[in-house]
Amino acid sequence: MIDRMGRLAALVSTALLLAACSSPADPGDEPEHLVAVVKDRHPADTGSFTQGLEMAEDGTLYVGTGWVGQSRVYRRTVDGEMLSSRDLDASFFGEGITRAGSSLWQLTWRDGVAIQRDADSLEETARVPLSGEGWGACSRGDEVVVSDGSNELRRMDPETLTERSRFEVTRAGQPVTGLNELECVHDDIYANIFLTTDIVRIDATTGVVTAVIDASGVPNNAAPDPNNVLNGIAKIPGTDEFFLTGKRWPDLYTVTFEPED
Ligand SMILES: [Ca+2]
Repeated sequence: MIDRMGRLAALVSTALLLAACSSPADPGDEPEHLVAVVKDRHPADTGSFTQGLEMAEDGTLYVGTGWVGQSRVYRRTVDGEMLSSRDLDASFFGEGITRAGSSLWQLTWRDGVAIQRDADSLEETARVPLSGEGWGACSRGDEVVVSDGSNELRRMDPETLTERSRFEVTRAGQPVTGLNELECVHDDIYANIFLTTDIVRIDATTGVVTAVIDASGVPNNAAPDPNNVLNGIAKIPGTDEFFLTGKRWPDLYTVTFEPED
């Protein structure tokens, strides 16, 4: 009897250990819940309808902005000093940006093109077709990942932005739509969910959402307007911190993503 109990206890502890070690990326699993905790606040620009945010290795920020007649891309310091800026064609609605090698890609929303720029000067170097809508972009390894507001992400060639494949993003087996601004961090892709204060962390290989980050505690001090939502996420290289901002937000926040209490 004691032996059987002992074996049973061993089996139970093995099962618990296996459960604890099971991958959080199993497609049916509910994702981990995290919260965005504000660590610092920096100036942003209420004239920027922010659509893309990324930090360069030298610590400066790339910002891509939207709205017809107001779209541009610029490089600034964290303190808000403008380093360089380029306007888009007045008819274009700018969207996500991402650096890939010596290029900076800038998407347009429904104009059917993406613009390749020199990452230092921001000068346009090429213009390529972009099918469907362009929303967010981020770079990882040998690919640029592009969102279009649906539950699908596209994998693009980083030199030509031609599509190689696409994959669906799911949370506990269900599609996640509204994927907007992106940030690639190793094997994860972070995405703002359009019109919400949620950010999802996506397994870049499988499309499975492994964490949902509640950013509702990050103050939105933009003028009251349904358009002025959270949009813009950038990893701060060499740290576990991120920048978050939004469309026409006066603030840029340093945040960490921490387990819910
Ligand atoms: Ca980003």
